[in-house]
Amino acid sequence: MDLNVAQKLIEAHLVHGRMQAGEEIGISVDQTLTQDATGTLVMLELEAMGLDYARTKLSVQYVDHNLIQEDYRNADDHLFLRSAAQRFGLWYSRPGNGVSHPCHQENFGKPGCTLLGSDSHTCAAGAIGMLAIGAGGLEVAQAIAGEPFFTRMPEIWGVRLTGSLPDWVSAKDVILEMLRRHGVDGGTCRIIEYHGPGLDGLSAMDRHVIANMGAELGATASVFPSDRETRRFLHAWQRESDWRELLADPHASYDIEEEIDLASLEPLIALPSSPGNVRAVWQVSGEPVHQCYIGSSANPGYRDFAVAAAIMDDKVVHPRVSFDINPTSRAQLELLTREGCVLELLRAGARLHQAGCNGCIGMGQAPATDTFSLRTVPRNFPGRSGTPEDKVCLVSPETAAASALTGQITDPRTLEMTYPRIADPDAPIVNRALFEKPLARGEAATVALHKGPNIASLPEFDALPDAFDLPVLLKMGDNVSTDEILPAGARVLPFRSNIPRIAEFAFERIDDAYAQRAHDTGDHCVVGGSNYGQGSSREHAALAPRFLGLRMVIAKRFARIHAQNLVNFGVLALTFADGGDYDAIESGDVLHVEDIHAALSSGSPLIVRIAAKNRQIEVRHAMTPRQVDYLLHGGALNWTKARLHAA
Ligand code: MIC
Repeated sequence: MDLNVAQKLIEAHLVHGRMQAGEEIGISVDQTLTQDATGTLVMLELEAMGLDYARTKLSVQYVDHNLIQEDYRNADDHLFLRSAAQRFGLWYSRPGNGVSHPCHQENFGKPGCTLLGSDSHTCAAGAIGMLAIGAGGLEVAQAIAGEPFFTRMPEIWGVRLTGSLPDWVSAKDVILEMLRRHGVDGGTCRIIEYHGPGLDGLSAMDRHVIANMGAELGATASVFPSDRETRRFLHAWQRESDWRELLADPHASYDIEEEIDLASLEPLIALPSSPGNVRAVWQVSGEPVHQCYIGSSANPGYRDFAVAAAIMDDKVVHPRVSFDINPTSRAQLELLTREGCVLELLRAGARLHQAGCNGCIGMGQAPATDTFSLRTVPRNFPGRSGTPEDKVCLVSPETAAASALTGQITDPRTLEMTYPRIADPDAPIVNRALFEKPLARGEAATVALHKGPNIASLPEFDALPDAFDLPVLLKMGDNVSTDEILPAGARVLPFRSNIPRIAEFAFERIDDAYAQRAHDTGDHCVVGGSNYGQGSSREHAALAPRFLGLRMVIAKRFARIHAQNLVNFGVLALTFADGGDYDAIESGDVLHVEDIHAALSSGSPLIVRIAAKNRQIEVRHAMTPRQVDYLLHGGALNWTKARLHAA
């Protein structure tokens, strides 16, 4: 049978189940990626599991998120992560080396391999023919310990690209077009595979831009073939021997088929405050802009900065605009310096920051209240920038640079200049000096974990009760993101390795009295709408509320990674059998549920009783037997410990 690229990748790694959409599959994991904001927990989990040495082919610990060192906390985390990388046999990418996703593609990614990462944008590595999936930290810890990754077999969605991009339109506009068509949950339970003649005009880093923001569509992964362009890219990074061809078979088909004519695209913009709120730039042009921002894992390539430099063309940005340049890696920064782009940008008035995630997750560069900030970052959930009343828009580097010059939202096609079409230089600067190699097994065993005062051990959780009465502490609407459940930003991120402390920020953006109420109440539940928990993979969004007593979430529909994170920490994640029953529950109701164990094991619905209203509601779960087992143990960590103990 002819297979597409996604099917080939899955088939080659399948260790459990069949490739039937919806069935549980287990796939072996070749590589893992962790970053500092999620990685400290992963390392604590490895410690709790008693892992001796990584069992993957390659695992890399990056430090890219928590770079602001206002006090000892983030710096302590860096030391802890370095010691953990040494202890468990991982590569360590030092602070300042760059953002995990482009660095991984450039230095380690390998066509034909699987990659699991504790960051939702791990899917970016699909750009070079990998099956790259974002997941909660616990699953990444399990993968480092040699366990397969389990998920439901997604549908494969083939997107055929034809034509070539017009002047002033670039890869960001392709993924914004996908979001315009399908919204923030259009990719749920799907792998998006890009194919067709339009690929010829997209470089490996352009493909990265598109693959990265598959996360914004809620997709399990984004996949590109490994072709001549992938070979060129790996050759440039002095890794041609890692290349192998991986193409769809000639008669391969897809569960869903779609086409985008690249020539028909125009500059697009996602307006506040959702990546799915997409319009054509010309429809909103003229609005005053106060910040324009280039960088992040969603536009990380040389081209993305160089095109902005060329657009500056000896001009100076509008006096109102803060023009923030966030280089994505030290290697790119060196290259941009060599090619003269840094000078161009600085002369135009750019504010040059260190290589890292920075303002993308509110680590600095917060915009002024109620002003437009045009950014090339992947997401613009409310308040994520660090400013509660923010107005962040997602755009291409071309649109950001054009708007920086004029001080208003500007369609770059209206600039009076020839489009500076930028090609990657033949020889990038390959500088691997800030990557530290894993220690050999014997030496690794002698390393002690370096724990500063901010690093608290993981809390222990009890098993799932068979019945409970749970007050509803919050009722939320659709598309609540994990940024709203547990914020990032300079104020909160330093507590990522301290669950009791970070729990104080839980749901702060939605209801700042939640943490206190939860603290006073103990066991409780919350209610969500559709696509609950979209966005970041941070398991803190499940773990911190669980620490405060969250035992159950009932929603219309869950986003994939957050649903798994809830299960991993022993929180019951249920959906309404009849979506209309969402209206029957209010904050303050007390929900009675019983015979939970039998219902979970048999797969039958559960009945939720609201005694005060004399009302009962049917709820369901979509968990696999493995997930039910995790839950009954009180979470995946308890389950893994029990397994290791029994062995
Ligand atoms: C994000 O872009 O939201 C993050 C910050 O990279 C997260 C990870 C995190 O919360 O640490 C993600 O995408 O998973």
